[in-house]
Amino acid sequence: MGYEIVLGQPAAATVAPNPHPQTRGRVRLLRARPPLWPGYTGTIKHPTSGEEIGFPLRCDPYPRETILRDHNPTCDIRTYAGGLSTCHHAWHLLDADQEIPWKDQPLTYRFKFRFYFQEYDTTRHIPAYGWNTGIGGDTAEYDVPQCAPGTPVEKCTHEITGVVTAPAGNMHFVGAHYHCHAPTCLKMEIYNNNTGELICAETAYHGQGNDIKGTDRFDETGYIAQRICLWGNSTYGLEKPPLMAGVPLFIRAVTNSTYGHHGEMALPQMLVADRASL
Ligand SMILES: [Cu+2]
Repeated sequence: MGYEIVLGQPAAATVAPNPHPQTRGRVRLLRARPPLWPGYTGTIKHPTSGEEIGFPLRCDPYPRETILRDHNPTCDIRTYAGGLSTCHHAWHLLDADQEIPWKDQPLTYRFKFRFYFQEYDTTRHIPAYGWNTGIGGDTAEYDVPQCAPGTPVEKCTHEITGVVTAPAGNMHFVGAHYHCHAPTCLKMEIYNNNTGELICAETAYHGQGNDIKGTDRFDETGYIAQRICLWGNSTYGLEKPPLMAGVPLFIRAVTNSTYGHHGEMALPQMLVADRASL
């Protein structure tokens, strides 16, 4: 089943040209906060079930994010081509003459998790909580355009950045995990935007199984590893949790762009505590 795109009446006087003239479905366009917000928002409606998916204002102006400034397709319903807003149960975004390729072939994939447990020990543990800060649109989502034909793989990279200020208070970083999507995610960096100090860098790599019993327990063959940043007690060789409250953070996300793809995410997931030590 395809979707018919019918342009609804936009709030502004201008109706955008249909970017998918071969496609059936229903898209309602609404002009969003011009001129600050150059993109369009709206809703997408399933032609038979009537289910509607909202397409929110999902990108922020520079320097909070670069994706709106750079016209990333994720920021505008007219250019949106894939991602979370097309990834709903029984939804397919295809041209009208395209067959649904995997109607009866569910995809099979594997995850591997490890959960470690310790009894709470007030002499060793301090309470911590999560603070997420994406630099993509809305749920940290964005598109990665394909690099130019003939570009060597090692030079096929795409970068976005953002600046976000940590909330005021007594926030210390104790852990940083970078949420991005395998296998194209390459690197995330977080800098203090006042001083230029690098606070955390995470680089994804393919496990080779060379050193799994040595210094790198995550070096498992066939798995992608991405070691996180941790701060804590110097007894365990860790740096002291830095006080980041009110500090502007410059965040850089780099992906491989050998193949263009939708729905990439750039979401630093921070673990923070109200104090640096016991
Ligand atoms: Cu994600």
